[in-house]
Amino acid sequence: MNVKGFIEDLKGRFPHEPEYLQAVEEVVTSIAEVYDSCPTFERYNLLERLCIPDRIYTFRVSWVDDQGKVRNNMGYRIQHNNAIGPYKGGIRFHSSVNLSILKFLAFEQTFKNSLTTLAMGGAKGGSDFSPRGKSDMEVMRFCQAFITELYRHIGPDTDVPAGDIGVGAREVGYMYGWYKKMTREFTGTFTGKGLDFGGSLMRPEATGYGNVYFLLNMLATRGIDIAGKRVAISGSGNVALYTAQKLISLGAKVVSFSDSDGSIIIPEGISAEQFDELFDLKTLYRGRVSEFAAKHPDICTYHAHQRPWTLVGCDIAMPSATQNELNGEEAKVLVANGCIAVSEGANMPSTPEAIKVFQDARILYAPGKAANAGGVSVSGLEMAQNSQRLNWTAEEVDNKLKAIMADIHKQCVEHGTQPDGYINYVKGANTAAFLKVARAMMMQGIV
Ligand code: NDP
Ligand code: 2IT
Repeated sequence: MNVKGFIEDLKGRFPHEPEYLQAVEEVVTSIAEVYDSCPTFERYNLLERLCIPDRIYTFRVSWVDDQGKVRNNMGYRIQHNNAIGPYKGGIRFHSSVNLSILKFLAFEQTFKNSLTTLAMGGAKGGSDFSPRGKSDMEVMRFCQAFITELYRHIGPDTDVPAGDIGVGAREVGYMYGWYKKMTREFTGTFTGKGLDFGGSLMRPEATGYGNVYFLLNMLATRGIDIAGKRVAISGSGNVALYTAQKLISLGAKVVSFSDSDGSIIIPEGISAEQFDELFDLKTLYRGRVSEFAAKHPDICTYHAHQRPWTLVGCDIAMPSATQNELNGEEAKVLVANGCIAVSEGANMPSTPEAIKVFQDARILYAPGKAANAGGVSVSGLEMAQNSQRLNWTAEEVDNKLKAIMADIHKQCVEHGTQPDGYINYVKGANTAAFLKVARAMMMQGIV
């Protein structure tokens, strides 16, 4: 395969989509060898069919704000690939959302979902609407207008959305309620639903807990214990908070959080009680990390407009906010300060330069599509429970989540172990994920 030629061609066709091209280049580069080992792949033009989404819906979302003003946002759903199961992936509401970002996320989702061992294809959707600063009623009206367009394209066996940045239980509830109204059916068309109407226990925790389970599997390959380790986390949303909760319960020291306004550094590690306070501030009151810092000047400092990576020494970094939030220079500082592992809660948080720094330094590095797959895995388990019309216990779901994360780790080791013993988790995850989707696509003909 001519990787460079393939990427150049895509760049020519989609010149204004840098995040999408970045995600594709990473995958294509790491699967080139296995792709070339089976010439039929090329004869079927499989790579191009795998990289270009099956279809994209784009629509205007008009809604009325609390002042009676009519507002317009863009809405999107990318149905990337359904070779191994119904389209599946989250919805992002954030002012930065555009086609390039959603295309990269839908592409990544296809590979991530393949790794989960469950039957789910890849999709992503969203809007440039930001829930921040909006009233509950504004968010509800927006969600209803969004679903009025989207409802005809989704369904329990077609495409199953869920949460992502800016979309949590509140937004999923409003979208599901309106979907139900439009279709007059109670089905498992969304995951991340409230527990009383089909949601799975452990879905809120799943991405963060799953990332810690993946990290434990990585540390075990080097006989390293998590207790006492200093962990820098970015973000303070769903993924960051549950990552921290699990780490604290295992005796690790969480030394940072952030949001889009800045970072807080807690040099001695946040205590369980202080964490509970931060958790309530973020989840009950939709507060900012700066408010926590203002209340606790004795234990932490606030750094406006800064990311945590260079502000504090850590053994482990778990970026859990957004894409391209950890660059090559920051990666060098992390490694110089003794960081031994990076496990990504966010999707594509490390730039290609940062990934190279981690891999050249031979530290443990897990890409998001492997490390954060716990969220969509429990979404898959929610779909299974909805189909059965049964609810499993938290313990049952948690045990399945642990088993799935261990399985994903095993797939990475199998396909990513280098001759010198170093595990290239990027290569391992991409190769294992690719092979499953590719086999399914080959057997289903040119579609
Ligand atoms: P939330 O909306 O709950 O939290 C997002 C956090 O990241 C907030 O602290 C937010 O700060 C911060 N953030 C968002 N955008 C930016 C930005 N441009 N710059 C700096 N900080 C930013 O989302 P999640 O926790 O669900 O998602 C976090 C990451 O994890 C995303 O990359 C998502 O794709 C990924 N992910 C999520 C899964 C899930 O199940 N929810 C599953 C797998 C991956 P602020 O409040 O200021 O916006
Ligand atoms: O990026 C992701 O994997 C998610 N936002 C979760 C998707 C899902 O369908 O649960």
